[in-house]
Amino acid sequence: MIGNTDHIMINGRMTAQWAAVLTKRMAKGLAAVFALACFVMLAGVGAVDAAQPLDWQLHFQESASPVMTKIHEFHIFILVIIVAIVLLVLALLIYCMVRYNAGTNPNPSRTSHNTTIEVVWTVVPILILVIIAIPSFRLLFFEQTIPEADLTVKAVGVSWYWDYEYPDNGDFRFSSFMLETPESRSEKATVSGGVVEDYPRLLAVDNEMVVPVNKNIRLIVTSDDVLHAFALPAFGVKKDAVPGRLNETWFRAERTGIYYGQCSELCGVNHAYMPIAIRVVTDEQFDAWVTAAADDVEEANRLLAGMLKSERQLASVSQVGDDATRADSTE
Ligand SMILES: [Cu+2]
Repeated sequence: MIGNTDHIMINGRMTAQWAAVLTKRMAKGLAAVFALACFVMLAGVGAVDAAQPLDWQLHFQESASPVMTKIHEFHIFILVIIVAIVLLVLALLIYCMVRYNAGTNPNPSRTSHNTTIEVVWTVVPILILVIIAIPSFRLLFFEQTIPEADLTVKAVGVSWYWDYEYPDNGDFRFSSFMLETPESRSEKATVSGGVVEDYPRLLAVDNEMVVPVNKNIRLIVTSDDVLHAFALPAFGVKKDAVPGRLNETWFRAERTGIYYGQCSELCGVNHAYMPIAIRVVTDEQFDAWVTAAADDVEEANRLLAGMLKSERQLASVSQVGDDATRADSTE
């Protein structure tokens, strides 16, 4: 508590001493809130999975493509600028409230213009906008310039599922529907030797889009009926699917695994039930899958699931072997 209140309160008015104590306390409180916010955000970064959103997630999903990595960096850059501006404005507000309230400053100044200040508060925001615009345009060009493609996939939004076409590999087309029941999701996990958490409710599908890892994928997006949007957060992809029009984007998945997104255009009653799942596999797995899929997609998916299952079993066997070797060497 404040030591001697008689000295501080004079005729119910706020004194400079009281104001100084108040400012110090507010600064301490704000610092604590800011530290807590930083901690929660960083905890979120550490916990996210590349593939899907998590409970209580605050930050982006972990990036799995060059575009998303750059989006992420740009976001942090803007965040730093925003925080600096907010803190500056907050400090100015607190200073004015404390220094120029009726108690501490009973005779206000009548000054209404100050040319230097007016020039500064016009020029500084312009400079800030220019500093933001340069990396922003650079990022936009990076997203929009499609590199030499190793593979083209066409995604067609249909009410309410996605169709995928592989024009480079026999022009086959298949539909991708959400898995509706817990049984179908756990069966999918069993078939591919994975865990059921890899096939979440509202995100897991029967037939995933399959692409090879570390290859430039040109994605053509369109719709069969109404407006949809193809969005996959971990790859930094979001493209409108417009009937009668071909939109184009690209991604390069940097890690194997399964990645989830959703339709991001309010398209109708089952908008929430047309998820997007992209399975990223090795070159050999992709070649085997795409060759089989040209004839029969379901058979190709079974083949791929078998390959993934044996890959996982092999990995767990070698993990056990490594652990045993480590245990031997420590004895
Ligand atoms: Cu949709």
